[in-house]
Amino acid sequence: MPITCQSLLQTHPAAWKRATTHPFLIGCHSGTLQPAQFNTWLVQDFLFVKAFTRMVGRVLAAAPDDHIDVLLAGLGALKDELLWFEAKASERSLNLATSIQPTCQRYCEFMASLAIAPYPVQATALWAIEYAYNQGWQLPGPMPKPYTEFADRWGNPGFTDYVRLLAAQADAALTTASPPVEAQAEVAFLRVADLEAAFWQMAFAPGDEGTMTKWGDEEIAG
Ligand code: HMH
Repeated sequence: MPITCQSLLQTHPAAWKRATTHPFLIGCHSGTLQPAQFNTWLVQDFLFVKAFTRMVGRVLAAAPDDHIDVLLAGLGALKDELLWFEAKASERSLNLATSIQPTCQRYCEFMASLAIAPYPVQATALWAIEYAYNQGWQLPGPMPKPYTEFADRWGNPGFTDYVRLLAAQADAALTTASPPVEAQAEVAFLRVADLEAAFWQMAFAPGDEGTMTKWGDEEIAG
């Protein structure tokens, strides 16, 4: 039995839960998040999306012919997303030429490192990155203003369909992957899950995201 996106989620529920549920998202939902925390995330996520766009370009370069269409649509949406981030930053008078934080830097280095990975590994990582936001922004339930449009960006039905197509493409690539490549895809999935959890945490403890932070009654691993 080849591994699939679904089997990875089933094998690693705790890692995936840490990637997609966090006090940051609960705080958006309840309106208790500090604007400064949201702004930290916003600026770092813009830097992330620029590096992610380059990664998708490299995935496209490695993809079989019948996967090109979906990836090109993804790149088209990213063009719009980068402009949207610039507009959101300008509304909030944020400087996007800010220095990258260590957690964001680690995530960008991981994405750059995928350039030499076999295509099934790249396709699995791409799906995991997009699915993390697709789920993360939807799980708390409807988001109040000013966060509604952020939740909609990654939770809207069109994006959800796109993530399903990415899963189908990763699954197709994984059917012919050798056991070592399957193992590499699983490691990449877990690395995405860890980096996603740390990325949320960055808004709470800038520069200190490797430590445990007390939040109410829950210990949140950074
Ligand atoms: C950290 N993960 C992070 N940022 C994003 N914008 C996405 C995933 C989805 O594109």
